[in-house]
Amino acid sequence: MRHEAAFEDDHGEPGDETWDERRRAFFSSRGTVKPSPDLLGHVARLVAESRNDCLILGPSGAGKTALLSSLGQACAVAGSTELALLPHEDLAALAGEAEAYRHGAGNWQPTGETTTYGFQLRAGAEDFFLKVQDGPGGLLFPFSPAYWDALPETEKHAYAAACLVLCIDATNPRPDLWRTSLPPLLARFAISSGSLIPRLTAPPPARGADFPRLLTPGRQLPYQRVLVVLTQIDSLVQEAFRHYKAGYRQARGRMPTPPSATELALQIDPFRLLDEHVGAILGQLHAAAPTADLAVTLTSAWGLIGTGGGWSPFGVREALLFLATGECCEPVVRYDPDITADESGWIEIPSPRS
Ligand SMILES: Nc1nc2c(ncn2[C@@H]2O[C@H](COP(=O)(O)OP(=O)(O)OP(=O)(O)O)[C@@H](O)[C@H]2O)c(=O)[nH]1
Ligand SMILES: [Mg+2]
Repeated sequence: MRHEAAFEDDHGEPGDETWDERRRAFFSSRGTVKPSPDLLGHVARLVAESRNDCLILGPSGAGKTALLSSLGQACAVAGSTELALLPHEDLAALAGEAEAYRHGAGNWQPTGETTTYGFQLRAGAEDFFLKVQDGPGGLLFPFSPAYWDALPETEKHAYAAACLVLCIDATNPRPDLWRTSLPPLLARFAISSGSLIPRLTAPPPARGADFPRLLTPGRQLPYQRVLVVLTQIDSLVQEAFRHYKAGYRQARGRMPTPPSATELALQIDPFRLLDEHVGAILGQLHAAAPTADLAVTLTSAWGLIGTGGGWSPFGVREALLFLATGECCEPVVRYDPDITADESGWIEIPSPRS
């Protein structure tokens, strides 16, 4: 990680005492959600190594922006690895809008224009600077080559990010949209993998050369990590609770008491949910990015009901941890193409009629 020079005249060089003090002040409290603007303006910025950026994609309404708005709060929730997040201005403003929305003072709007949200993150002993580009979902879903061609170059730069996050609304997954839009998108994101693979292996035709033998560069997705996120899990859990409670009443206590919302959410198998809701996109992603770390997870930006205490997004801190470090903690589950589905350990939600 290197450090940007812009602030160094006034605020010290990396490694010197002043700089270290400021850096400590940044991360002094776990899960800093709303640092004062004064502090924001006074701290030297850590600049990422060139490939630390994330691209977040999904149809309009998938919950991309809500997810980003909850990152700061997610870091304030305790977890296995200590996380602290310092948002830059745009992300701090977005978190403010989300807070107003949760308190009923404002309307949540679909994203109007592409924005890059920057933030600093401390994960355990490591510091990161991350940028996430978030645009209107309707720009790429449904996919249209004309829209793609019209995208400005700066937006297209993000497609060479280190991480790709695909957001799927678990309550309205829109499989048709994914089926038709994902393949052309992946084709646009792919870059030459460097090795040449023979495209036409048949011997040349005996007569003429109307169809020459070609060598086509193998194309792969350039991402280090790909995360498929099933969002708005709180609505799904609420619905499951309804069934569970109705079944429980009917069984008159002859079954275990309903689990807590978090327990229930953690008992959802993300792979099965994805497969049932959208289809086999993981195989497609793995084929397109065979060396990438690929995982699936569940999130709720607005948090699960009945979890008590303060507002606590579900699965968001784990998603962030995976994107920054590659660490997988529940509910993030890594995709392993060699492991077949494990049916044990997951519970079925009882239906009221059973
Ligand atoms: N219950 C629930 N609703 C959510 C959650 N996340 C997002 N929503 C709702 O889903 C709707 C869409 O969320 P957005 O974050 O704006 O979706 P988006 O993917 O950014 O959509 P575009 O900006 O149009 O591309 C809003 O009404 C949100 O309040 C969640 O975790 N739980
Ligand atoms: Mg949005």
